[in-house]
Amino acid sequence: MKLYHAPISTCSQKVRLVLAEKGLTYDSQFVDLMAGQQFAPDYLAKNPAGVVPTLEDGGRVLVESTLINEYLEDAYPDPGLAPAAPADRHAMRLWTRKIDELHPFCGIQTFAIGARPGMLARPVEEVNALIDAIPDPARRAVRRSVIDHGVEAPEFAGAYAAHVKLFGLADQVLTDSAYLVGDALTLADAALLPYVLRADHLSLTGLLEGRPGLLAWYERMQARPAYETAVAGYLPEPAVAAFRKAGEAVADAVARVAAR
Ligand SMILES: N[C@@H](CCC(=O)N[C@@H](CS)C(=O)NCC(=O)O)C(=O)O
Repeated sequence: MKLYHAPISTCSQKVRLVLAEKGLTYDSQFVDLMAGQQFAPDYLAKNPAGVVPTLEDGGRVLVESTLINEYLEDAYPDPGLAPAAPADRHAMRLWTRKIDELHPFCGIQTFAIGARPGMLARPVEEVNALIDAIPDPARRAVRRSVIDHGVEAPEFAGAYAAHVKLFGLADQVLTDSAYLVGDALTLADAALLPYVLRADHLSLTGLLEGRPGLLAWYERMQARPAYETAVAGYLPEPAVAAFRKAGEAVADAVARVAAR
């Protein structure tokens, strides 16, 4: 297997977690998102959306992180990361769908807070080229808006509210249950972890505080050996520190947006 991925990308973390939980190894090919390698013609031929991750296995090219994880579950069923009962499998897929729906909102928070200072420090032509290369016009417009306006961008409040809603729902479930669907980890937990981690890295404490079920689960997830292999082992400390600092710098502005 060959995985095209990026160290700090949520969707890459999600797939790496499943690979690690299953004990699967792969050739690692980093795609430098800040250098625009996701838009290179060779890569776009594999992943026309110009995003990571992409998995190659047995001559097939697989895109879309949730579907890659479903593929891994089908192709490498041992150990299983999906519940046995059909209704529980439905519950797992409802979570992964909700998390997929959250993903663009996470991108808004990441670029409005964490990536923005680095972007603003680069030559404007370089940043424009990176934005112009995004294949989807709607994504392109949002990216421009959040880099220009940060947490004051009109898109930010909705992104934050979407996190409040999903993290609140997860907290309720995780107050009574060790994992999102019952007492064993499923693809749903692997899908959620990167988004909670990102909120933590962006110092978005308002999304995490007062959610004991979610926080206990977060600790449980971080204690799993797969977390070290798939997530912590890849985290670039300077980037994480820069994200945290950027989050602290806009904490008051975020609190104001959250209170609106
Ligand atoms: N729906 C896609 C989303 C993938 C995605 O947005 N990946 C981000 C990193 S987490 C990316 O490659 N971003 C590059 C960019 O926006 O230019 C999936 O689940 O695989």
